[in-house]
Amino acid sequence: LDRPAPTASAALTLRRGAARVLLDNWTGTSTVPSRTLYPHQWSWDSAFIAIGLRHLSARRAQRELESLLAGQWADGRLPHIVFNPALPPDAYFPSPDFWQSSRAGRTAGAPSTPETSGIVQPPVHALAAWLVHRADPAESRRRGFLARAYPRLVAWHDYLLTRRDLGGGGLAAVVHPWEPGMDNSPCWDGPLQRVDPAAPDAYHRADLNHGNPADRPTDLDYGRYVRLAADYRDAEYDDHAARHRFAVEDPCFNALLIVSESALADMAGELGRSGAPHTARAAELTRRLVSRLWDDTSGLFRVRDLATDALVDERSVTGLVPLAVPHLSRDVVKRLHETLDGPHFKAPATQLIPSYDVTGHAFDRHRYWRGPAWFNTAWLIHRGLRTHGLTAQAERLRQGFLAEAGRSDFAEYVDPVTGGGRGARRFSWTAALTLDLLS
Ligand code: 9YW
Repeated sequence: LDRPAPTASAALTLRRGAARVLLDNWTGTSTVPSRTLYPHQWSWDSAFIAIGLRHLSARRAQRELESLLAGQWADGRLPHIVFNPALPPDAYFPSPDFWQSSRAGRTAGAPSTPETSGIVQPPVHALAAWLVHRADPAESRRRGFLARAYPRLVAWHDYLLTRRDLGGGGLAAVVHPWEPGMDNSPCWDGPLQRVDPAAPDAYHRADLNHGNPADRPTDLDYGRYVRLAADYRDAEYDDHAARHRFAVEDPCFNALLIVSESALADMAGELGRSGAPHTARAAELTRRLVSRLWDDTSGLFRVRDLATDALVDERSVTGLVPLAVPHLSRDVVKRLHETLDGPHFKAPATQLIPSYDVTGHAFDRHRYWRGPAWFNTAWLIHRGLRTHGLTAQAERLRQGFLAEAGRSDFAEYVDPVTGGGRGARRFSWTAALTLDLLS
């Protein structure tokens, strides 16, 4: 191994530090990703946070997921943000006045309260709910946690597999760069060319009040994000009526759907619901993921742009996350493993995986999802390495993760060239997944 395991006292200090972050970022019903940059509840953040919180309090981890599920729409969608009504509208942009879920989202079944966004994020939730249940099954049964969460999670997956099958190939499509959770990845540059940016004076970027502009998406990107979201809202978030100028099939998003569908199978077993379709669905989705998104020439999964029906010629960490899918062929696992260790994703200063090809034309070591290495994708790839028995590499990644999380004060992401922390500090999913890897 490249790095020594943390000593018992270093592990204890790290565990205490991570727990402190989660306690400080807890609002009473859920956890904010960051006290400064992201003051509401974010969807996939909450799933990762619950995975860590279960080691502190299984009950609190259940409540984290329940708060998010309270924002679910009647059509099954789980919104990417559930807004905290106690905060002023300018705490974050786009705010509830922009999304207007309780008005514009009524036809798609948005709740009258809480206010939410109208787009989604990657479906890690069923995996999180299953892991939270397993942390304390007695407490989960006592509160009826699984029995309440399961039908909602099934409705969430049904939404993705029906209304979001925009390509007709049986995978879920995303319709906004915020949906795959990797906002400004170079994978979206091509598809975004088709989108006219909103006028800069039509909105104010609250993220720049707290974030360094060099680390954040550009104004041009933001203008396009705003235009796409406004158009979706103006179509009342109806996936059939909306004219999606941006629609892509993302490997990470669909891989997480598969992993979560397998978790639904475990839940159905636990709840005694025989005949549930989840195992067969996970197998079918795995076949589609490989047939629609695997690129054998480069040894990773690619994004499919539904406007051109072609694979996007960029190497991104999204294409490595499917390693977390259990039933891949040996050949695909071997190729992914080689790509992970190869020149495109090895960075000298980090064991984490850069978000974008370090040799790629758009690589930018500071700018968000265009190079920086993130802790959630490292956790998912660690899970994949373990799933496929690649234990030595998994352990190396785990040690690197823990060292870098501690050194960076639980940074949002890491500069892959220097190893320095960037973005927000005391970031919740970094702390939560640290707790998980220490347990
Ligand atoms: C934004 C909250 C979210 C994450 C996303 C990340 C970022 C929102 O923050 O998006 O303002 O850009 O890209 O994955 O869920 O942590």
